[in-house]
Amino acid sequence: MRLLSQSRRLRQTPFSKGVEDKGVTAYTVYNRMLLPTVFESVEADYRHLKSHVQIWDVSCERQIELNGLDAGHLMRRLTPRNLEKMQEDQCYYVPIVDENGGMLNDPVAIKHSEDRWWISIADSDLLLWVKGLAVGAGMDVQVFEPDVSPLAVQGPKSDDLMARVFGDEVRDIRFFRYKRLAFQDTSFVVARSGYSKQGGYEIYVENGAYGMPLWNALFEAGADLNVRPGCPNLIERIEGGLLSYGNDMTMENSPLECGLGKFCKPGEDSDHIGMQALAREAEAGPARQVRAISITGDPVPPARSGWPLFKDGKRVGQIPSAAWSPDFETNVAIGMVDTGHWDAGSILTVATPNGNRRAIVQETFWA
Ligand code: THG
Repeated sequence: MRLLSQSRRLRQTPFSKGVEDKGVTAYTVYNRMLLPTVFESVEADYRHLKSHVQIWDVSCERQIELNGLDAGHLMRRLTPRNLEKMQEDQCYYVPIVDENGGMLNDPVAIKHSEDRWWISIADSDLLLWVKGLAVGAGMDVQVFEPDVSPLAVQGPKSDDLMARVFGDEVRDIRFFRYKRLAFQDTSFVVARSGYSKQGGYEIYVENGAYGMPLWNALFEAGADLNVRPGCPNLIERIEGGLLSYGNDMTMENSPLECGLGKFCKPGEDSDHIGMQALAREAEAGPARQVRAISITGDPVPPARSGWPLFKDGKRVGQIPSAAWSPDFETNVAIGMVDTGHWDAGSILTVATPNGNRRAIVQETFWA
């Protein structure tokens, strides 16, 4: 892959050598780091992900570490999610909002202890916001990007592969929980999580020097499981309704618009920065909301911009993500639809690069 000019700004990962050797055919840029998007083809990768097990270099899910006596306080300042019951072996999907209730990121938070957290970020420069909040408030906390690179193991055979490398203990890890498990002369946080609906794990690899040894161990152990390299898959993640920050939502959207209202019920001890804005919005109701949408007709091309949605000639939203689904034999899409038009069964028109199509609002996502 030589189409992107390489430089220090476009960061390699601890697994880049493995990804290249295994024949990556396309990348995107995410948090100023390479993220593979295709190995064989989006459809072949999709079929394999749903049938076998894949190893994903998701190093670009960078961690922000909060370390110090005010780490928990800072975390509660950042997110509307109620953290009161969160245990020291848990991960939470947490919206991060600004003072207007706009989405700044939708990371996974990993709690090591009240004084030490990782925030596993989506594609935005969240570190700057977090440092600014901490410094501005004079908090006793260090905020930095540690040398941690997540490697995801996803697919129906992920339990078997992981058990071979980390032991049968992995089978007891519950969804969005983690255990610290040994590898060679070190240990890693191993969580049951990942950006697919096929089941799997994420290994938070501390110290990049362990990257290729772990990559190689997983491929050696999984040869008879048909293990292959993979990456977050466009078709599979749309079927499952997994949102992509920067695509499906931006700072212009609130968590209520993103369907993340269930993570915006602050606890007694919450004082997150968007509290008033979100309370006002909850009262009035969101102006638009994320919906599963099916688009009729032949396969659509990848969406490089939000395709406008219309009802009777009036603009009523947009489609930021769409792909042909071989399993559901329709184009599956994520839409942001204005109030009054988002009920299931609502029939809209979407302007795609291949012309106008019918866009039908679904009751739920597909998977
Ligand atoms: N794993 C980790 N870090 C990440 C991602 C990840 N950082 C970037 C990006 N992905 C953040 N976005 C998401 C979006 C969805 C989910 C996780 C991170 C997700 N959602 C589940 C769902 O919607 O079914 C579960 C949410 C829940 O109920 O808690 O997993 O993938 N480390």
